[in-house]
Amino acid sequence: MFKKLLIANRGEIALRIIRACKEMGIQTVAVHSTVDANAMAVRLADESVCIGPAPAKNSYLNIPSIISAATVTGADAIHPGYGFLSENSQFARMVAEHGFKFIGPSPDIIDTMGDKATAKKTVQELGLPVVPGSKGLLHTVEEAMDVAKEIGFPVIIKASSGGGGKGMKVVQDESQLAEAFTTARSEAKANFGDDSVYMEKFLSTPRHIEIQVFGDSHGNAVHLGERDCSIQRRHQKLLEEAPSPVLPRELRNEIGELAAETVRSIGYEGAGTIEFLYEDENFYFMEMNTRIQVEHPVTEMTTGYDLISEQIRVAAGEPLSIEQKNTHFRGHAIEVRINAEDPATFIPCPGTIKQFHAPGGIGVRFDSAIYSGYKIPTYYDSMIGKLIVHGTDREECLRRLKRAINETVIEGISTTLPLFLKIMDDPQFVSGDYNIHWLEKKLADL
Ligand code: MV4
Repeated sequence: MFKKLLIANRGEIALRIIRACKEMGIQTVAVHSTVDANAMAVRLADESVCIGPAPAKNSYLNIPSIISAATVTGADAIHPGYGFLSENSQFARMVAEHGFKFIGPSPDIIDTMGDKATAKKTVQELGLPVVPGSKGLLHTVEEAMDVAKEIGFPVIIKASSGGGGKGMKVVQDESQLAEAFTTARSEAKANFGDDSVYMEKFLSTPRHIEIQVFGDSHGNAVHLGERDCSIQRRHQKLLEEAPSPVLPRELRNEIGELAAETVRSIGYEGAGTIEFLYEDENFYFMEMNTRIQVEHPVTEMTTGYDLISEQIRVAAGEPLSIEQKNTHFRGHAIEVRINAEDPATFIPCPGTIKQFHAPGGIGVRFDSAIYSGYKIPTYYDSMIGKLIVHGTDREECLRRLKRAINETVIEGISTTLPLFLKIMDDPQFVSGDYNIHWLEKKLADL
């Protein structure tokens, strides 16, 4: 097992990783920017190193600085968390070249999944269902028109180097295609330095359902069920839950087995997420995320597993401690993301937290790095914490979530917490009848 682990991240996920390390007897190194000198992760880690000025590109994205921090502290592994360098294959390669273990899959797999057209082709060949569309990349308007006519409008053009909602164009009919194709290519070139695009049939009202997977270096792979992440705004998830209110048990096992088999086939090591669109009881592969995700606690609550310590064990070469046959899904879990934003306009409102009281009690978990007197920097993501609740069923979970939100005190700034009380009062949400467009429609009504 590793003796010392460096966390190349900040905020609640840095704290989450430090907590796992403490329980495993692993020494921790926090790295931080100048504005994060007073961060909770810095206080709780055994050692800390300042890696640069506030802008992320000079600190949390500064590869030489992070490698140097690992070298001077004598760390043997680096956990990238989510965001920042977590899906940067160049970083993963550099980490390995300097003799450190990158906590995540191989750089080659990061590359394969980072290119969305290659990822789609790879998983389709291994038996995952995909959205009907072009066979690989499109090069000419004529080619694009032929595919669109074959699959039928509306269609969506996606940048192969895009993902997470970046670089997409929906095309309603033939008259819009030529222009959409040309702009999609030039925007892809401008944003990602790569003009590769492909086409799919556009699904009008899907849900976003993702499967948590895990693989190890001994050829084992498991799935840990799904998370329904359809409550989103502008490709930012706001609330995630498991199980999905609409997914039949047999379909979960079916797609889960296919996902685990895919992970096994590609020799995937560590935690991953296979994202699907789900419509009319059909799954369609969207993307694979090669990192631990923000919403991983939802799965921790329903399975009882510690996904971060599992990542660390697997990275250290141990076999998975999780077996599929011993994996059971218990009750219902919901996570809401607490952002330092105005709950109506979503305008970020960093500032100083004057008073803070965390919710507690049965089935309540609060993952955050905030404290009374903490000053939220303006430089980073506005998510300041996550409230996760577990209950025996969805009804109990919703009552508990409402109770926990009302118990939470965060004064001095605005947060998205009040919005969740409104969402939970909506009969459609309560019945589980929502899709990826539901929240944006609801917000327009509010
Ligand atoms: C789609 C789609 C409809 N049809 N693909 C958005 C994020 C990126 N991963 C893929 N996305 C979509 N792909 C087809 N063929 C609709 C979306 C989409 C979406 C997906 C998940 C969550 C929120 C979304 C919001 C708008 C569009």
